Amino acid sequence: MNNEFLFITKTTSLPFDYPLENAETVILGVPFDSTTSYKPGARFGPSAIRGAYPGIEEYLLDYDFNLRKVKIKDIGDVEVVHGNALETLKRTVQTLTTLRKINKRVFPVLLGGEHLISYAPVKAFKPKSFIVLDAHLDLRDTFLGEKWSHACVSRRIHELNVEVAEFGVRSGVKEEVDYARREGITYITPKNLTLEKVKKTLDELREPVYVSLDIDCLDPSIAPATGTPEPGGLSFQDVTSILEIIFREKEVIGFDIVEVSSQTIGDITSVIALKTLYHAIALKKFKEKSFT
Ligand SMILES: [Mn+2]
Repeated sequence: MNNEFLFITKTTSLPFDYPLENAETVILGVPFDSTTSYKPGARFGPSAIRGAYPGIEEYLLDYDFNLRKVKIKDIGDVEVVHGNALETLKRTVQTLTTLRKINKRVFPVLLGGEHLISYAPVKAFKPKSFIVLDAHLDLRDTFLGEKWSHACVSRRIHELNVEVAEFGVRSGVKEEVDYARREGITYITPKNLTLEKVKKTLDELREPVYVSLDIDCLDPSIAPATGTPEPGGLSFQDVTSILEIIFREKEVIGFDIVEVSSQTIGDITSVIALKTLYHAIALKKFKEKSFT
């Protein structure tokens, strides 16, 4: 491992080991959970998602595409500091900045970790828009008196002058809805979600964009291992259809999957997370080659 990565700790990694300097996609775990308000365990997300590897084909039948056609490097995990969100974010920003210096064109994919970790890639790569698939608005100013909480992450990102759009949302409080209306933040609930509406929302967003997938956007019947499950969520097909539109329509400069808190290998949530990760990596490659 390159010594410039000050804060990388090697845990299990996916068997994708293309040399970093020429890799197209880099996978980085951020196994941090300290502000999770209900069911802890997102720190196990990166290893649980990687643990699903033996069960999922690298060939994606839907796309007639083998993931091995993408030059991928899994560099391990950020050495996080539990109980210290700001230090963890700082280390993650520094790691991502170093990564970008080594390989300017690389597409970073982060595995959380609680949702707060999405702040780091936004800070490091400065997208113009943040597109999030999430059950929760995450637009509170503070949660339990804490500004740096996973329940405030979309608010903190919006305060960086980044446009925000949210799909799959079905939980929030009035303060968040008022903030969204006042600031022109579009959110679409699963009940009201159509792909036409998603497309229309995307048309209004500035590029490049960063895409964050909170696993709780999915219905808890298919993704139960997450910190704050919420009924009435999206299906796997909904999620992949939304991602297909986003990657086709927009320049995506980073992606993450957060809030996976599986505690057993091969559980349904980690399997869905890994399959979704494969879709996102493939969709980015299609965009580069422009053959969708
Ligand atoms: Mn959420």
